Amino acid sequence: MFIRKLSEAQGTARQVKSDNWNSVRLLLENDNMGFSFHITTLYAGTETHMWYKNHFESVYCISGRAEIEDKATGERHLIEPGTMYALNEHDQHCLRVQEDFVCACVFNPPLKGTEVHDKDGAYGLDAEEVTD
Ligand code: 9YT
Repeated sequence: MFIRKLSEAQGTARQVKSDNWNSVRLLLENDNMGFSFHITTLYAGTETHMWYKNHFESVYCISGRAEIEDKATGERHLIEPGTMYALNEHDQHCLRVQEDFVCACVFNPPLKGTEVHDKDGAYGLDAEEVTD
């Protein structure tokens, strides 16, 4: 068993930042759990297009509010605290954040730790690993 604290991971190599979000990656591939686990904050007023071609992802909203659009169908859903969405079909989607959106995200296969979105909004499988 091991314990990690969000407050202790913030500001280390486990925290990856972009213009639209930051992600604290509490579990990574080298933890050998078969998934990675992140606490991600997406910023109010941003719109992020994503397409996890190489991963499945589930996202549970802890606080804030965002609208998710399924880009295949145009369907939109409001995501608020207590709601989870699952990208079980490598779905192309867009997240429009109405209020700073804090969520717990699980990725399978697990991230290595340094991934940022490519031009399609995907993560590659060949990122550098984070070790600490
Ligand atoms: C909610 C969401 O879009 N999560 C994407 C993953 C996040 N950018 C991360 O943890 O890398």
